[in-house]
Amino acid sequence: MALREIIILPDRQLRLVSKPVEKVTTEIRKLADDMFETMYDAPGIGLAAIQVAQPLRLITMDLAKKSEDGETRPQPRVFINPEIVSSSEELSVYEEGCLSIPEYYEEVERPAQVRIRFTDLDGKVHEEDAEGLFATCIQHEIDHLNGVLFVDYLSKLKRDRVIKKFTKAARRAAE
Ligand code: GNR
Ligand code: NI
Repeated sequence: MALREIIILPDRQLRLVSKPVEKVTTEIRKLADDMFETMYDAPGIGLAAIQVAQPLRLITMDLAKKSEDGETRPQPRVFINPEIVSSSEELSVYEEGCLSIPEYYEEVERPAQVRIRFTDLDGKVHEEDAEGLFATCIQHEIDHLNGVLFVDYLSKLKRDRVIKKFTKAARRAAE
């Protein structure tokens, strides 16, 4: 396993539309492994392949919470070529963050429940209902596959402000 670098705003790769994974090869498994290592190290609860500069429709996620014995057991999940089959009318608000927009958090409203279809690392297709944090996180990650960031849902004033802040920081870092 290896840590990969997470690309951050305003890196234009974040706006790419990622390509479907045609076959689960050794390379794809290695990418998923590296994405878990990178995601746990960050730490984050989800990661889209484009965040490590690979424009492929591949997501890693771990929403594990502390159980009754106070232990946290890893719950790594991989979603290949995920699609939203249907979304609820009901909406819910979560304060979102993004590893590609570090230390910036804002509330975003999204469908509260979604039904998703995806392929796993064995090539098996699944359909599953998501709600709560899972629904929010899978929608945030599928947005990444389409070049969409959570700041796109904010007012133009807030979005422009955060993009400007990161653009300035990148310019300073390049000097
Ligand atoms: O670690 C993350 N936390 C998070 C919190 C609320 C809503 C979405 C997320 S995903 C984010 C990691 C990330 O940037 N994934 O793309
Ligand atoms: Ni993100």
